[in-house]
Amino acid sequence: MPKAAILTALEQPLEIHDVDLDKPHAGEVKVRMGASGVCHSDLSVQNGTLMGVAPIVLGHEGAGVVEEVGEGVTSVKPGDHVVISWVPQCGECYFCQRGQGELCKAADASLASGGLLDGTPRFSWNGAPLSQMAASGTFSEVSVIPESGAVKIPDDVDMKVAALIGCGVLTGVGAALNTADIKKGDTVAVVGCGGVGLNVIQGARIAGAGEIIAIDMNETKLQMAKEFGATATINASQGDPVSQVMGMTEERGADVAFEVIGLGPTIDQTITMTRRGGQAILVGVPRMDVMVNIPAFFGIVLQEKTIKGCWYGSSNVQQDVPKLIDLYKKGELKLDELISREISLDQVNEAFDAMKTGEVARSVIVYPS
Ligand code: PAD
Ligand code: ZN
Repeated sequence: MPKAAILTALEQPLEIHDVDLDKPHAGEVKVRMGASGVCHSDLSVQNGTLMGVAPIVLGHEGAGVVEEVGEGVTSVKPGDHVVISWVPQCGECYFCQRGQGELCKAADASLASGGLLDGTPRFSWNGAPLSQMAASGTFSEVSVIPESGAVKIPDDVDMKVAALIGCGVLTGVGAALNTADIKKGDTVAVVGCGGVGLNVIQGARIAGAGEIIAIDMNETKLQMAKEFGATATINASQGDPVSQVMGMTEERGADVAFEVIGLGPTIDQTITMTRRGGQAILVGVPRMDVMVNIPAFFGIVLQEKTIKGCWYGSSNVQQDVPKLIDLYKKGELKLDELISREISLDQVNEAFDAMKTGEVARSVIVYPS
């Protein structure tokens, strides 16, 4: 019986319980988790920003070792090390066929149901079904996930680092390298320098940005942002960040600006600080009632501004995970530096508290091997 961290109802602290786990069905794999990062999206399910069908095993940023495979599984075998993709990409739907696997139709349905691709979870608790976040549920010692959610990696990659690749790194670096079109020498602004935002910053550096302006309210994060490639910082708690970005860009605004928090006011700021003809990339997940209000003519047509959403860094996980590991091994991606704290599963609520105060880039749960 694996131990798992369960959200029993909205706004409740997670509870650690022994849970039942079914065998992998056809096309599924059982993974013993090595590590799981604690991402803001986990907190967002707890507070109702993101949908979740409680009771639910949270956690979607993980890596582990395949223990058992269901019928018909060919891409991984027991003993393989894998990164968990919280968008299992079916490869067959309209979106996957057009190179937009991050929008996979099958994955979307499982996100909404709290189950795997057939809509049912493999966890149960007290005899009742127990949902698993984003077809993963990495806050459990063991989980069963779709085959397409298990991306094989070399055995020598540290589990903590591999776990972070599963969400924050794919999303953040992908936002810069895949979703946005950053040209050499561009001025990039990044609003929010948490676990995902720091990865946008290093992605922008790799893309060849000339200036990278990091914006956060927390000084520690701004210091980290510099280590990850920011060339200038703005503390948003000390004055309007938009006018400061304008001041740094001859009143034009940034060529590309990213919102990586998920708040209405910072989304407005990000769009406003984007220059005429520039790109505003929205990564942070806002509450469902948050609206973007922009004058159609003066705000968009005349401005020729692109406002683009970013889901999972527009990643093709089978291609991008090895690419990111390669960049890490070459020393171009800082991943160890993202790990602020190593914790055990039963400290997960403390990790949520640390995220609320903004004091950590990532807390990472390390499972006993
Ligand atoms: P985090 O909590 O680690 O970082 C958020 C950062 O924003 C912190 O450093 C805060 O100090 C900072 N911040 C908060 N308020 C303000 C403000 N008003 N002005 C400036 N800075 C502020 O979160 P994270 O990096 O794990 O996640 C960031 C968002 O990205 C969050 O909404 C999460 O749900 C979303 C996300 N989206 C995807 C996707 O596919 N689009 C994937 C993963 C995460
Ligand atoms: Zn995440």
